[in-house]
Amino acid sequence: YSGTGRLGTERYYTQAEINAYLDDLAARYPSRVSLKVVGKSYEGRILKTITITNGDGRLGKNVILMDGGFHAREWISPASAVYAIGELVENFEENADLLLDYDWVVLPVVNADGYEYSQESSSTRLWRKTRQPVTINGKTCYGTDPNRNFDFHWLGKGASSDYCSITYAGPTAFSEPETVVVRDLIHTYSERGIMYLTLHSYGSYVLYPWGYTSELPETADDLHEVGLAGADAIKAYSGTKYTVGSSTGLLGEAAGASDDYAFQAGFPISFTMELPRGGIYGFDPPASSVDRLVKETWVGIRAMGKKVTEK
Ligand code: ING
Ligand code: ZN
Repeated sequence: YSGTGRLGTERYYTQAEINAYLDDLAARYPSRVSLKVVGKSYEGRILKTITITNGDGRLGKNVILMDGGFHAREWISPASAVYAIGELVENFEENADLLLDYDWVVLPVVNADGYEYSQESSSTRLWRKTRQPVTINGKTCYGTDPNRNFDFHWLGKGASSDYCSITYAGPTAFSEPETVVVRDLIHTYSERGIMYLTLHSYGSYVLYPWGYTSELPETADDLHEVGLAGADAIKAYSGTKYTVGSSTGLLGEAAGASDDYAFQAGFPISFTMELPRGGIYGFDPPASSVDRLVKETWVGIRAMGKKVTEK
């Protein structure tokens, strides 16, 4: 990516290219965009958020916090986060209603090391975890599942204590620099937070808490209503059918995930969006379908954003 224009949807991009796009946006739209380096990955990659406002200078607005790229192989997630950023910034007029009373803060590639590793070769394409190694009795396995590493019912049901498992919860909660970054973002914005949205794949689900128990939160009806607004909008736009429900209800328990953490920290609406499957393994929609998928995902995100801002 060489700057001055929207990132295309004809292929997937590296984390470095995505960061370069954020830099370019900040240079081109200084009154509405600001960047913040929020940390580094284990291998030293820069993690930065983009904060998108409407430029009216009003401080302390409510915040929609969104992230992508928790799991390395789920490439359509960073692609969708980047497309959403592009819509909010470069197609501002059409989306001004989403920025009237809300600022958006987006971290498009949480697990930057894993994401790059999954792009290295066909044999690493299905990598899921981070890349920080764990060595026990002379044996090393790489990575922790960032979506089992949050300190809320950490190592509960659906999380593994086996350091070689793909759902390894980590040696301790928040053992990964990348999840520390997301934790700190959640706490930075939870007081003003109105919606937390984390993009994963695959399965076409809008999932809400809890993920650690089969019990539902008291506000499950509100969560369901906002999730349905997203699912309905996508259905009307492209025909893709999303299922809306609690993580545990639809997929079974998985403790230590970021959506539960954000919800208990104060975000009244918190979703994991599982984008549609594609390709051979489900995690690998071909480059030719990126355009269609990121556009329909944006329709859903937009509808959920509208719904929370109207509530
Ligand atoms: N799925 C999620 C995972 O982390 C999930 C499912 C969602 C679990 C929300 C807990 C909470 O396993 C993928 N595809 O990563
Ligand atoms: Zn995932």
